[in-house]
Amino acid sequence: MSIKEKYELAKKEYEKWGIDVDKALEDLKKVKISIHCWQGDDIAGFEVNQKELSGGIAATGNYPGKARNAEELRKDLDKALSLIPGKHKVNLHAIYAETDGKFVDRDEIKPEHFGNWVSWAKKNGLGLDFNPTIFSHEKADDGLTLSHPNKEIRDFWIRHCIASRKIGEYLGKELGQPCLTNLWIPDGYKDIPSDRLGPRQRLKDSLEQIFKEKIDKKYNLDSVESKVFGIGAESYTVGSSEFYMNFAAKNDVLCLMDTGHYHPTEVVSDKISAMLLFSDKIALHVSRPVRWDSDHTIILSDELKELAKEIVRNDALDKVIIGLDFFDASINRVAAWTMGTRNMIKALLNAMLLPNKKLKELQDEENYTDRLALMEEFKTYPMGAVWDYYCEINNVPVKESWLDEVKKYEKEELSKRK
Ligand code: RNT
Ligand code: ZN
Repeated sequence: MSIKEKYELAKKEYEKWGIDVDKALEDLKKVKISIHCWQGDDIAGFEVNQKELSGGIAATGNYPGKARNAEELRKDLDKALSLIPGKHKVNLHAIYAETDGKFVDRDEIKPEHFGNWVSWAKKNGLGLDFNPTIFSHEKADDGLTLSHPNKEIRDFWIRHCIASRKIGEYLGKELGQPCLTNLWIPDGYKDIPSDRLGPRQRLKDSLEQIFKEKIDKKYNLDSVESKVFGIGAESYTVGSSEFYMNFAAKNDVLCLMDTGHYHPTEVVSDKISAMLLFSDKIALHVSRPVRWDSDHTIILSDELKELAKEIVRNDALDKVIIGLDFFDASINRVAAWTMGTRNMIKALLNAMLLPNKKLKELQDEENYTDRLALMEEFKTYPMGAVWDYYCEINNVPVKESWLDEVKKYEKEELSKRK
């Protein structure tokens, strides 16, 4: 039986519940996932005086073949993108600037340093997102940046963030779609602080300066990303969830929730509906924490599915900006991108193929027996046949056949990088 025939059979099963499968595939095609470039080189970046990764995050593993320059990174992204259905965005960090071998400090980066990324994105019909890089730098060595007690250091990072927003605006203008410029800082303390307020006051002040200049939302959207702890900042994080949630609400910027940045039993899926009642848009970093904020490649886990259900059920595909944030250096990096992104898309498809209206009615009728029974039965509905068909009509490999492509690429390209 062909993929198409299997699809037609599956469709009949979903139609019994009033689910329009063709419509789901149309909707799915419109969804843009922001694919993080930093999976390709373990967040090293290509600065002239490259520093070790800092800020309490870590890419562990030594799988060979990581990208050593921007051309290689784009080549690897091209490969991954050819295995992922749909048209997406790529998420950059300031350390991916191309400065022609000249040293340009972070507070001096300019749109022109991202010209190659723009040409590449245009050629491939991609959007771009951006992040100031507020770690892996001598002015972040003590783990403090925008909340630093030293004004000179704060000012340096403020200038970097302002420069980054200008780059975001440029990317948005060039590519005809808004760029999300996301701000995350590592600031915190290893041990019990004696002053929790001071650093937060300083961070608030720095952010107010950074966001003072309004930029047209047609080109650039700003977000702030909170965190609960990092390596070396186990006791206190300046930019906590409460801090940024309040800041975002009062200053008209977006809250970005990273799925690895909460307490272990706290889930982002539950936060989406609450946030959307008070914000037009929110942003996500979809990651997979294993015991800590480990940033494993995302799998089609229950929580990933739940997250996708919340976006789909709340009709929020244009309100939730879905970005990925994982960096596994122990497996083939192109494979990590490919499976992680495919899993995100699969989770959305899974959510679209549920009898969501019926399930909601059952809840309102307090019929919890049927609600649970139906949810469980749908877990074994033939979503795979629909997914395979979606891959086929989007000209990307069906099922695990993408892995052969990655292996071929590894042999011909990655293995030659020493
Ligand atoms: C760190 C944050 C942040 C980074 C990237 C590289 O804990 O999740 O988003 O992972 O900016
Ligand atoms: Zn993140």
